[in-house]
Amino acid sequence: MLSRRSVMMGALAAPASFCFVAKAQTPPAGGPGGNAVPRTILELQRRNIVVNGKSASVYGIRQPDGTDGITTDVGKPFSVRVVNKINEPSLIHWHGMTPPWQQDGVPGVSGPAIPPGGSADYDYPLRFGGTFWMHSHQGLQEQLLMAAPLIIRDQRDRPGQQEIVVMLTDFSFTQPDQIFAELRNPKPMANMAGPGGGKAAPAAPDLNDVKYDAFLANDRTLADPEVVKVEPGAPVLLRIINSSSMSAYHIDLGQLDGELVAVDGFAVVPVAGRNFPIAVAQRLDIRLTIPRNPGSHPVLAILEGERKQTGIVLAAGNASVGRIPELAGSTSPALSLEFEGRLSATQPLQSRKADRVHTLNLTGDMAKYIWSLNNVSWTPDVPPLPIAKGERIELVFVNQTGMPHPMHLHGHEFQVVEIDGKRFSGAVRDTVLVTPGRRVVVAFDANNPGTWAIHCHLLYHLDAGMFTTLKYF
Ligand SMILES: [Cu+2]
Repeated sequence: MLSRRSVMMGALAAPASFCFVAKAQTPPAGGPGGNAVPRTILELQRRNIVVNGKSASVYGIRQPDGTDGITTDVGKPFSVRVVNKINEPSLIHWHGMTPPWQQDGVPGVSGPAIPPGGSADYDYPLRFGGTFWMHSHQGLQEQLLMAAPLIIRDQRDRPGQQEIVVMLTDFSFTQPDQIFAELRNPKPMANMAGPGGGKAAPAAPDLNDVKYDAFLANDRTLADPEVVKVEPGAPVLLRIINSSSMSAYHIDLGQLDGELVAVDGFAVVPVAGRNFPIAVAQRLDIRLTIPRNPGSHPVLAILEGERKQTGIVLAAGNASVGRIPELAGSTSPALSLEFEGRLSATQPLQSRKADRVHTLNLTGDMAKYIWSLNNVSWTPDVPPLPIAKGERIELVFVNQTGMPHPMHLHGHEFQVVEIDGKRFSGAVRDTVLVTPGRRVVVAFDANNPGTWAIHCHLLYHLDAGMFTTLKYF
């Protein structure tokens, strides 16, 4: 029997317009001798990291000089060649970007995967800046760290401000296929709602169904954290990217006062604080001022519902860096929608009545580990949600399960406009957490025609079928 994934990844015909170069290399845009921006090469690689004292083979997305991912500037063209140097097919999704749909990097939906030894070219203008990321949308490669930052600087970036990227990841020595098989093993009743949906969600959410061996910040644990030199008294911008497959965190700045200035790359009315929640696939831009006295300042991420934590250390002046425990002092709460309800976009969508509303009930069977939207687990035969170009669309996410689901829409930014019936002008972003039993409405403008994915960003939920598409031309 075909696995859901092989159906999902293999069965759709490849659109002809995808710029796919299996063998021949095309010259950079503008042709030889033209004044086009040189194409950035990204290599999909195998690499080794050390976790808990043991070597682990993982993936990486790197430029030939070793640079992880891409840092570029708004207004520049995104001119990239992805070269597949691993021994299986792969395809990279530019998370949060709004490229032409054929360049969106979802195998079987936006284009074919790149075979081993092949490459694919990407060309589109960067319309807005912010903290984004890239990751494989092929199979379970994301669990093996096939992910990297995609940073687009813009006018919000202040001169003299040190930028520090923090990539959060959950890590297991168990291979992803085996993790998925174990999740699908028959097990005793867990918190769940039946496939018929509509049952009351359990009081306590069901969190962290994969037991990870480690949580990494920039590939390292707190046993040997990254230590970043900072200037006493200097401004810092943290760009925190949750590239975890399944794990949400509370960012803990300790004694540092932070100011959240953007989520998923889009500016929010600044929120001062020392603790900020981050769901899977989301990003937080947090401004800090480093205290004037020498000192070391951990920036921690505490796993929701647990004490496990990871993080980096900011070291100002001649401060010694002490050992930081891998367990927080107390168990953290589950992420809630309380924080989301306080966020407010600085540039909201134009006020407009929805032309069309689609309700997506988040459904599933925890015991069988089947996940679905409106009780349909994705196959390529599932018809896309119909919408029309130019419409204002609202998506109503109703979580009928006992687990939180971070819902991601490809190719468009959306605004959170309603939580549990309360309208408000929330954050503009690309991934919103919907906690058990709750109802979250997002609005977007159908301004980027194509076939686009909508899915839960928990990797094994996505793989189990909590995925659909919308389509318009
Ligand atoms: Cu999910």
